[in-house]
Amino acid sequence: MKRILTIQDISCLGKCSVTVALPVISAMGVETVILPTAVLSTHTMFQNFTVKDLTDQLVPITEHWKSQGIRFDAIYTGYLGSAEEIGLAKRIFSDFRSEDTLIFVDPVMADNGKLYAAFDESYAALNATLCGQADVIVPNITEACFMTGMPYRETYDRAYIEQLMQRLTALGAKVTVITGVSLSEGKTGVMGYDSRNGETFVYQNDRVNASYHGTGDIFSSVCVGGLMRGLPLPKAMELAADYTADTIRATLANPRKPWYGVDFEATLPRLIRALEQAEAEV
Ligand code: PXL
Repeated sequence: MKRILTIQDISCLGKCSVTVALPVISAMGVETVILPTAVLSTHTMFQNFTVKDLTDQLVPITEHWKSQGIRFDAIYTGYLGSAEEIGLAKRIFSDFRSEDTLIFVDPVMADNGKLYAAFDESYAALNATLCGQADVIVPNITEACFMTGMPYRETYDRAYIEQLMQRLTALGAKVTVITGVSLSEGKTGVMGYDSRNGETFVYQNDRVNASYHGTGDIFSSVCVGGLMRGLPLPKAMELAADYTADTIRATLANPRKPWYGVDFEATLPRLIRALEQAEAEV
């Protein structure tokens, strides 16, 4: 069984980061090891949340793993709370990276043209250097703009996204996938560029008119889980985009939906079936 290490916070309530990555990746048949960077009472879109920072635990925990000879097939980073944690994530990459370890970075820090309140431009610049060490990165358009210095646009064309992807791979990432890309009215999805073979891929779904917290984490978890199951990147991306769209639709249909996250628990059985089907097609 493949083994992923995911490095991100635990938002105890909120359906994001570890509380998404752990159930989703495990359900895909991949062992999921967690390295929590902080424990928050909720994610940061709630008011008055509590935070217990765990930065000082990252080295002792990973040193223990090293002493036990633990290896990972992939390391997936999501929300990291500080510059120091970005530095530690890099150290963990170099400590645990071997030739076939996949480094998958979701540089969570911004959306809709704005950085989240906790972050500034210097954090974005550091996140760009973390992305530079990755095999696969999955920023949204806002994050891509902050890391490349390109202006954020609400309306754009394929050439704009292609330019963003070129600039991101120039930072050092081998493969760039940009999420939340809408190439025509009523559609949304992802676009990817593999600098190793120059291939570009596009995947568009019908747009669901709702925006929910945690959907980026769902996309990333399914994408890295799919890669670990042996799917080629375009297939993993499609599976992740379809599951995210399916989950948003299911959430919208729930009259008692929570405001703070999506009902991914309800759609997990369909994800497993879709994964089996994608595997059979490879
Ligand atoms: O879903 C990304 C995320 C993860 N963790 C925390 C967050 C957010 C987004 O705001 O606040 C704590």
